[in-house]
Amino acid sequence: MNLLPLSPPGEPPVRVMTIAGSDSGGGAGIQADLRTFAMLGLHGCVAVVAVTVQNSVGVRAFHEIPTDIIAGQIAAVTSDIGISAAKTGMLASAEIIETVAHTWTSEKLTVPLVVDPVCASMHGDPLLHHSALDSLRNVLFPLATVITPNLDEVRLLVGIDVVDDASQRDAARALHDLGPQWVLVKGGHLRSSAGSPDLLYDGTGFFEFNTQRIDTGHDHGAGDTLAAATTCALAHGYSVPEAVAFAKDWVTECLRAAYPLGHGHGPVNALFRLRS
Ligand code: PXL
Repeated sequence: MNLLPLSPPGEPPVRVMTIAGSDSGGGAGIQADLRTFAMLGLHGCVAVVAVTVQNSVGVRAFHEIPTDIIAGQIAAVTSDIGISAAKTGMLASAEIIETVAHTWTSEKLTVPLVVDPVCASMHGDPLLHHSALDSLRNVLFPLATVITPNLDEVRLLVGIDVVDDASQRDAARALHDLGPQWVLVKGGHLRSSAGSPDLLYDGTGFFEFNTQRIDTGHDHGAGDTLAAATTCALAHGYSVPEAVAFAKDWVTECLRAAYPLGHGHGPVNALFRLRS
């Protein structure tokens, strides 16, 4: 696959930020984001919003970081180091979502923002209080360049059960009505085809991405990695369709190289890049 350009030696790499939760097992969340940022040659900055207690089998607990510390991390980084794009992952609560949105606006940030509306882990353990869905819909989505829900998140956010092309398009329209510039409805197991049909929509046109489906039991962090790679490509000036196409190829290679870990689900593997 084509990779992103590197800065010349001695010059700073392009900077991006993840606003997300920590995964103690190292497979998803901030740890996955930073791996993709680094393997694509970008400098990753972080606003930690929550610390999860988890392993390959499930999420046992999480602790939310105080909102002044979350706002402080975003303001400290953006006012000094500067970023070319950012992404959000696990945001845990309505208060945290509103803090992130408020800080984004008060710091007058205009760079691309990828919002991955993480609601639960792949084991089904909650990572967002359901009372926070309104804040996602009403406060954060209008600031997003692109939102990247999976089918479970689509059901929670707009109440649409995506079962075919038509319902996937209905879901994209309903989500776009909430205010993001672009919506990527990730198809996952939809249509049980050999592909992984993702649908991108900007209010006018639909773009379909049918990357080869890699069936592995080890896909922890796949959604985070897709959103992180999209963020990197946007930071390099790609258009949203170009960035999503790039990110789909990246996550496909990470899935191909996934490895087992512990007794449950292993992670996707951005480190494959070290061998190529
Ligand atoms: O993959 C979604 C995700 C995001 N962030 C954190 C997670 C998970 C899934 O487990 O733990 C911290």
